[in-house]
Amino acid sequence: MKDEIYRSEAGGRFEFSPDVARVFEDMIRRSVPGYGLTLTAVQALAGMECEAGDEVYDLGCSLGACMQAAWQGVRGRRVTIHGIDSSPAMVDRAREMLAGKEGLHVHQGDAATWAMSSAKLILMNFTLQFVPVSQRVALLTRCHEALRPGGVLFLSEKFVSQSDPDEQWLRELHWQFKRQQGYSELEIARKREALEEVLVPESPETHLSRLREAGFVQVTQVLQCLNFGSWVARKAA
Ligand code: GEK
Repeated sequence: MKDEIYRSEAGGRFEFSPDVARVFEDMIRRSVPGYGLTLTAVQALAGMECEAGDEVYDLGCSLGACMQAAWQGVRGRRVTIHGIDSSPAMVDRAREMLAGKEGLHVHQGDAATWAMSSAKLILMNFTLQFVPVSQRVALLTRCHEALRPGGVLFLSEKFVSQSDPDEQWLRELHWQFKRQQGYSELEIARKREALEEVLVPESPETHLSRLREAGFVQVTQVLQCLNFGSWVARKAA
C-alpha cells in the first residue's frame, strides 16, 4: 500500500501508528536510501555468524523485514529470531506477515528493557535514532552484555555529518532521493517537521565511539548510502 500519509495531513508528531504500519513497507523503501542493501547485508551476516541453536534479536523490528532477511541467511539451521517492537500496530502486522515461518517470534515491548541473553546476533536497524540520546549508551551496553563471546551487533542509522557543508550536501541528496521516489515537496517538508526531535541522528564518529564505550572490541562501518549507514560491532571472543 502506497505511503500517502503526508499528502493530506497537516503534521503532528510522527508516531508508529496503525496508519503508518499499514504503509510502512512502501514508506521505508522510499525514505531510506539503500534499504534493500541493508537487508542484503543482514542476510549475509546471519548466514556467516549463526549456527543451529543460536538466538538472534531484532530490536525495533517493525514489520519484520530484517528478521526475514536473517531467516533467509540461516535457512534450515534451526536458529530462533526474536523481533521486538514498541508499536502494537507494527507488532500486529508483523505477526500476520511472518505467520507460518518457523523460528520467528514477534514481541511487543521496549528495546531498552527487553530481557535478552545468549544472543549470537543483535540487529538494530534505524531504531536507536528514536531512543532518547541519554539512553543510547545504556541500550548498547545491554546489547553487549546480552551477546555471547564473539557475538555481533549490526546497527543501522540515519546520520549527520560533523561538517556543516557536507551535512547540507547529504541532506539535499536525501531530499532529491525522496523526490525521485515520488514524494512531493510538501510531503517531504511535512515529514521532516513531524520527525523533529523524534528521530535524532548523530555522527558516524559518535556511533563508533559509543559502540566502543559499550564494550565492543571490533567495530567497522559496512554500508553507507547518502546519509544512512550501517556498522558491525563484535564482542570479544
Ligand atoms: C526495518 N528495523 O524494517 N523499543 C522497541 N521498538 C522501538 C523503540 C523502542 N524503544 N523505539 C522505536 N521503536 C526496521 C525499521 S523503524 C525505522 C525500524 C524508521 C520501533 C518503532 O515502533 C518502529 O517500528 C521501529 O522502531 C523503527 O529495518 O521508521 O525509520
